[in-house]
Amino acid sequence: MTKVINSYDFEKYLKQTKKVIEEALDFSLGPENPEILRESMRYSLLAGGKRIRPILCLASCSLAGGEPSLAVPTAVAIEMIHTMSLIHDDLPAMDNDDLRRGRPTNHKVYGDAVAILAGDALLTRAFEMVSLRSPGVDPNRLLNVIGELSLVAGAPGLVGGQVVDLECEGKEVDLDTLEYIHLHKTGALLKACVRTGAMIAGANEKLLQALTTYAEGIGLAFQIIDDILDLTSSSEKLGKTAGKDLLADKTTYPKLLGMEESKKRAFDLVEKAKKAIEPWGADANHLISLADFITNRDR
Ligand code: GRG
Repeated sequence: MTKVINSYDFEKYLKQTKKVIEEALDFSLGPENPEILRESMRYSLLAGGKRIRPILCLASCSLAGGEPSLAVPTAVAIEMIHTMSLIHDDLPAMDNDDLRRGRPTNHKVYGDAVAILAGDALLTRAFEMVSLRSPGVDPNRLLNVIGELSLVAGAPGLVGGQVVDLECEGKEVDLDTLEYIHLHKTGALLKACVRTGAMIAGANEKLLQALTTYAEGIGLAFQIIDDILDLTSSSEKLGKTAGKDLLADKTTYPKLLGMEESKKRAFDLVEKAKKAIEPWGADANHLISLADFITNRDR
C-alpha cells in the first residue's frame, strides 16, 4: 500500500508564527511615558489571545509570494487595533465586562480614563508601525496598507459595526442586521489582515479579490462559531461577562437559525472561503488550514 505523506505541518506553522508574533508584540512598545500608560498598553497587548489576525496577515503575505518578515510590523499593527477595540468594547459605556481572556479587563485594573487612553495610544501606534517602522517595504504599498487599515478601523468598519450593535442592544434583531454587525465588527478587520499581508507582497487585483472572498467567508463563520461557543462552552466564555447573562440581551445565529443550521452555515462559509484560494495550490496551505482552525476552535 502506498503511504501518503503529508509534508505540510500546520501545527508547527501555527506554533512558530505565533512565537514570531509574540516576540514582535513584546518588542513593539517603547518607553511610552508615563509608565502607567505603558503598563496599561502592555497589559492588554501581551495578554495572550489566539493571534489569529496577525497570523492571517503573515500567511497571506506568504501566499502572495512575499517575505513574511516584511509584514510583521503590519501584523503587529493589526493586533494593536484589535486590542484597542477589545479595551474600548469592555468599558462600562459599552459592554461593561469585568473579565477578558480570563483576567480583569483593562479598565478594572487601570481605571476607565487610562484604559481609554491606552486604547487611543495603541490605535495611533498601529499607524506608526506601518508608516515608520516597516523597513524594506515599498512606500506605495505601505500607503495602501494605511488606507486599508484606516477604512476598517473607522465608521465603515469596526466603529460603525459597534454603533449598530450598541443601538440594537435589548432589541429583536433580524438576520440582515446581525450580519451587518458581524461583517463590520469582526469581518472587516479579518479582511484587512489578508489584504494587507498580500499588499505588502505586491499582490495583483485578482489575488486581492480572491482573498477578499476568502475573508468574507471566514469572517462570518468566525462569528457564527463564536455564538455557538458562547452557548456551548461553560467556563471561559461565560466568565468573560461575570455577573451578566451573556445571552439574554444578545441576538445570535443559533437563536435566529437554530444550532444545526448555524453549524451548517459556518461549514458552508468556510468551504466557500477555501474554494476562493484553491487555485493558488500549495501556496494556499496556511490560509486553508487557518480557515479550518477557525471552524474547529474551542474558544
Ligand atoms: C478600532 C477605532 C476603533 C474603535 C473600536 C469598540 C469598537 C470600536 C469595536 C468593537 C469591536 C469588537 C470588540 C469586535 C469583536 C471582535 C471579536 C470577534 C473579538 C474576539 O476575537 P478573538 O476570538 O479574541 O480573536 P482573542 O482573545 O483570541 O484575540
